[in-house]
Amino acid sequence: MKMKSVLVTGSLGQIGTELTPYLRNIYSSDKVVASAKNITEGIENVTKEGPFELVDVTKPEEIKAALKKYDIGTIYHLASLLSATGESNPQALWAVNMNGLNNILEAAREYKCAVFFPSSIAVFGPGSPQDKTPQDTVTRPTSIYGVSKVAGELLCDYYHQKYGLDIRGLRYPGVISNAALPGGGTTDYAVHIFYDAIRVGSYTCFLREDSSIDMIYMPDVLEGAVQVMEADPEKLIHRNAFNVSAITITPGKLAEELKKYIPGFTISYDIDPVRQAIADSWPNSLDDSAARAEWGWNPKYGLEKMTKDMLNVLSKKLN
Ligand code: AKB
Repeated sequence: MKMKSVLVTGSLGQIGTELTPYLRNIYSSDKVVASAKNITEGIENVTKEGPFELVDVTKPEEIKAALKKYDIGTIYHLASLLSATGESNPQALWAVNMNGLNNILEAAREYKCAVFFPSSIAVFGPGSPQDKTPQDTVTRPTSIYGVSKVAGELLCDYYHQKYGLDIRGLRYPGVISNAALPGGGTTDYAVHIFYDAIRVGSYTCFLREDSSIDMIYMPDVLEGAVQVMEADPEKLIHRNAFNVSAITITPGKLAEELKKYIPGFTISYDIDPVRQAIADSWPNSLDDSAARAEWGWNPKYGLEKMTKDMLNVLSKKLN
């Protein structure tokens, strides 16, 4: 049987920029269609090394046209606004995150596609246990981004139960990467710190020194996304919204790690009250034992290995 193609929405964002080539490497370039609302400069490998379509996820007809044109069987739906951006424009976040997801699920129902939906630690709130937050617990977030992610998780479950759609997903903590910069997130400090450490030897952090939030490094993000989509459905108890984590850090701890390689590195703090409030409402660390037990989540990068790799790659890139 002819293999169906894969569509990646938000393919020019932090994760899409790296997930698209990763998927093309596994399934062949012509079978992975990258899409985004606009073309951003400097990401030619995504737009030129395989099919690329302009798809605005708030427009159902654009999604359906792409599914039909390329005979799509699986959608990695990454198009989303992040937590800090959401607080400055909650309506815009709702339009992209909720209406966009609803449009994707409806199109997936019509064209019988599987869907990958990235959720976030943002689903948790002040009422959730803060340390080693369990897989199944209170999800009452205080950010609009978190509200959209909880509603998104539930909508995905609903489409699975009601229409039998194969929808799977992970709750990502902060994502550390070195290709495209993250934009508008609360965990972005953990990427920016590397750029500033290499360029100027110092960093001013918008979160408090002791703000503990879990992180994962991009190679583990990529492997985990494909692994959960290819997992044996018989072994999945949760299917959607798995907690995943690899590194538990604070800005202070990350700065100490950087000093091992850049001895003169200094960090100062200029707290952004909006992002600090979001960070304070999120867990200090996650329990990802369900992902480990049900489909073999086993991240390869801890703090030391990630830091060495980030410095190595970015030093070359930033020359
Ligand atoms: C954000 O900070 O908004 C995201 C997330 C944790 O989902 N990186």
